[in-house]
Amino acid sequence: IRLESGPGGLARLRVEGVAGEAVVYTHGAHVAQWNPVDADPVLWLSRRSRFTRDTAIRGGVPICFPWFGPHPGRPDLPSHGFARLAEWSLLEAREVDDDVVLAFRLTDTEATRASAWPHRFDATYTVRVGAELTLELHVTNLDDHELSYEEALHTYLAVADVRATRVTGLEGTPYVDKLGGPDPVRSDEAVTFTGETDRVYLDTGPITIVEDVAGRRAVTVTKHGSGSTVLWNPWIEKTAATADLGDDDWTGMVCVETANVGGAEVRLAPGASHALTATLAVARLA
Ligand code: TA6
Repeated sequence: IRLESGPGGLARLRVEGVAGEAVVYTHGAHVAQWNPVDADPVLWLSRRSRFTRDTAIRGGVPICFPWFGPHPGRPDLPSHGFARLAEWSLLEAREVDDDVVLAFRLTDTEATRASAWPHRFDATYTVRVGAELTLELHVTNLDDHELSYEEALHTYLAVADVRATRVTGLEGTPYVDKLGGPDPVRSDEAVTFTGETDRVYLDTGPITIVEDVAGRRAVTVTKHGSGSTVLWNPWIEKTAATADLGDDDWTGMVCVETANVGGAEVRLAPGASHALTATLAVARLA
């Protein structure tokens, strides 16, 4: 485990464990890379990502918190909340069996309460790096009244070609198509990608599998404490309109986001906590 200075002077931890390798920035507590030892990168990271304190890293696992997408009433506030733009403090970095566990903390400050979100909270984010990657976002309400928030682990998965990728585990689950109308729709088929895709699946089960057929591997996302799953691929035009995406980048990635968004926000009584957990595992396709 090495603490080093990454691009843009951003501090990052480089983990070279017995079972897995990762790069995690304190900016956003952002997992930018992970792979089991001797395996290809599982997370996608844009070659055009900016590494500056006022933007989110493009790729890896941005943490969306405490809101998802544009702020409902304040377009001046950052998309997907402030957590992915904040400097998280490192609580610990230690070896546990063959894995490495990193823990980060983010709390409210006078600035977050004054400008963005008038609540007191404590968030810890635990990253367990090994043959699997386990991410846990644990939030406690430190206010004396109820707190509600949205959250997503906006995971960019690397695929050989999104046009030869299938997502299973969401069949029959209602979803809101953010490119369509507000009413939920559903399909009994596995998801395949033929155009821009931006969907919020509601009441999702714990397991989603991304079959990267061209890359001959499958990534399984197993989750707890999550009521929704977001699927996203920007396709051609949105990629062209996004400065930190390269022209063909849409072919090599798909976002499968472990979330509580879109009516599934978390509500916490004073003093209560909630944990959102996602575990990624990779296997060769038969
Ligand atoms: O998760 C899907 C989404 O909310 C899309 O609507 C899309 O715009 C994407 O996230 C990326 O958002 P960002 O703020 O990182 O550019």
